[in-house]
Amino acid sequence: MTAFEPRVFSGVQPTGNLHLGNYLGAITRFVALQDSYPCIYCVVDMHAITVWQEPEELTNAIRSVAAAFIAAGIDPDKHVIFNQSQVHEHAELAWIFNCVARMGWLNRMTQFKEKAGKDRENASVGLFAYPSLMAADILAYKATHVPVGEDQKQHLELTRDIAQKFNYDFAERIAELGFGDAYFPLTEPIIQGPATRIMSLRDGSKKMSKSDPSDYSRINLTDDRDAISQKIRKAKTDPEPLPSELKGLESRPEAQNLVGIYAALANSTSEQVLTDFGGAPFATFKPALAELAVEMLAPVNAEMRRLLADPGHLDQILAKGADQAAEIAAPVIDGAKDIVGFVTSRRKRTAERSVA
Ligand code: AQP
Repeated sequence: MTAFEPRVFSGVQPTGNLHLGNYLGAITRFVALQDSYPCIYCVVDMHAITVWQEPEELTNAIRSVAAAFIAAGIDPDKHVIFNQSQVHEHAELAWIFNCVARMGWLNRMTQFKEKAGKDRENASVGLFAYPSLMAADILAYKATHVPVGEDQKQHLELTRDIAQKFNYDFAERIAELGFGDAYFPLTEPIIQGPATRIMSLRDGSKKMSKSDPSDYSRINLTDDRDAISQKIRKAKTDPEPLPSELKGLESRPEAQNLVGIYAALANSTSEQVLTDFGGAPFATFKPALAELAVEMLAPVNAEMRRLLADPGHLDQILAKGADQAAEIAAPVIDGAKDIVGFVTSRRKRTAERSVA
């Protein structure tokens, strides 16, 4: 089997305020992986426009996600941080993958069904094809590992299906051109820890989401101490005290969610939280959770504000990251074009000119 160099890729959409779900389910995982892998972290602005975005707000949101990456601890000098639209290879590979993926596969995607809702006919084509672009984001770098929240599991499975079909359909060409027996890796999702699916603070059956109309449903990374405390105080719960064992959280989604949030913020486990707080009423647990959330988020919040005060510096980081990303992606996409059978004489002529 072809061996692929380990590499991490993941992305976050600039579609509004980043929240605790994005932070605990994805961004803190990104930070944790940077000592073990070369990492590429992308602000996926092309995904964002699959639903309407106000242009100026989009620009600000792109910088804000980049600031959150850096404020959370990702080092842009050691790893790659960039925004997707600056690296055209994503769009090129996505087109090839649109022609590899099957309508039936995309028709099964639950995120499309949720986001398109009842007005499916009016959803953008981009929203439907979103998973092909996500596969291109990952496979443009032949990434072997992708840290994501639970909600992205199905898209990761589709990425593997696309890689497998491409490898199978073009197996002869891949071998002939000297790429071994597989051109793309079968990427592994990394979905770990107590915070893979943080739920809304208003409804324990709904995912915490940027697009939830109620701001009380989520804790934003930009929320100050008062807002965090107030949202946790008002979070929906039940009247029972916390149980001492995990089993006691079954059928108590809101309690389970708050315990999971505490565990993730404290870098602990839900079991340990119940050992410490079992028998406590929410009147005791909520202030402790609010205190912890403020303590963990305040430095990230302050650093984001500092970074956002200098948008020119953030843009430089994104430009440098885009150059580094393109350097990795360009030969991968060139190889894919050769495999498909495209005539690529213009690219070769340009390469010769730049050497001359
Ligand atoms: N509630 C969540 N719990 C844990 N992880 C989450 N993620 C999102 N929500 C939760 C993870 O965050 C990463 C970036 O997500 P995204 O912004 O690219 O897309 P999303 O999953 O669609 O996030 P939202 O907040 O729900 O945005 P909108 O409302 O715009 O659709 C991903 O790894 C995701 O799993």
